Amino acid sequence: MAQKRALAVHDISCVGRCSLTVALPILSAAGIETAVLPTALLSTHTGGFTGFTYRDLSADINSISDHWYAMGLSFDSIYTGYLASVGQIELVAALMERFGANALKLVDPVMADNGALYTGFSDDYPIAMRRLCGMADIIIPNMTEAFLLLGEEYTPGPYEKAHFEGLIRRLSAVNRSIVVVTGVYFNSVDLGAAVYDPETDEVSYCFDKRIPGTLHGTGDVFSSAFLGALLNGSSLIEAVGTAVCYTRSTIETTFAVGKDTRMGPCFEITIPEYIAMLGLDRRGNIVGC
Ligand code: PXL
Repeated sequence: MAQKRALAVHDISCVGRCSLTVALPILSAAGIETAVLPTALLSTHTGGFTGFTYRDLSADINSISDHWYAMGLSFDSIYTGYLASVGQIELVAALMERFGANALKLVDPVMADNGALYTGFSDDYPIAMRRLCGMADIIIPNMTEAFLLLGEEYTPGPYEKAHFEGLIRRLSAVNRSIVVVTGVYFNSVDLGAAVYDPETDEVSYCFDKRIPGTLHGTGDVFSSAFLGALLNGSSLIEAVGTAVCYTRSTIETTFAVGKDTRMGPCFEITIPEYIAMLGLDRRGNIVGC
């Protein structure tokens, strides 16, 4: 049985589950061999904590890439998330060029939420991220990131469907990539994601009930769960459905647990639900086949 190999390019926030501490276990649970390229090392993530340490790991990227290249390494997927700076985006773009020919390239343009750039990002960051998105097969912004990528002014929802469908099509226009947008809502009860496939020119939706409150790291849960499902053979909309359902359940569980929510989503508790949704037994066979 062939096992797929993904490369996850994200920071390590030592405390506060997000980025690699989310992507690695979720992809592993999905049965994917996951190599990592850490982009930065932080004592905590940047949302809600003060005084965190921060080390940009850009200086290591080219030598790591050269070693892998000399080894003849290849990946079935390259999945990028939080990148440390505009300069680092260029380094990751070069890595994607080198290893990306036969890989599914998923770019999560992690940079903002709730209308604001994350702490530490410069105003030219979204323009550089847009260039990286231009190399992707699939991009997966939240609503704030979608507006930033387009250089359009952020407006909070609820959104008007025709307006939203114009926005998702404009996002795809950069290089005809598939676009998954998270945090979409047309009313105050439901929250979910939309997917646009330029092959069919169709926009599809998957909604679940909105859980009130904010929680950092849920975007990483969503994107990782989505990729894990896709690499296990789910269709685009099935993978979006799995990610919406798993993320909603994880957020609900995290608030029920009731600890300091800055520590991030309690995705470990809900991981059996994710594996069940993928229909995998422990050997990675599809259950029931
Ligand atoms: O989950 C997004 C994210 C990733 N990495 C770091 C962050 C954040 C969000 O705040 O601060 C370092």
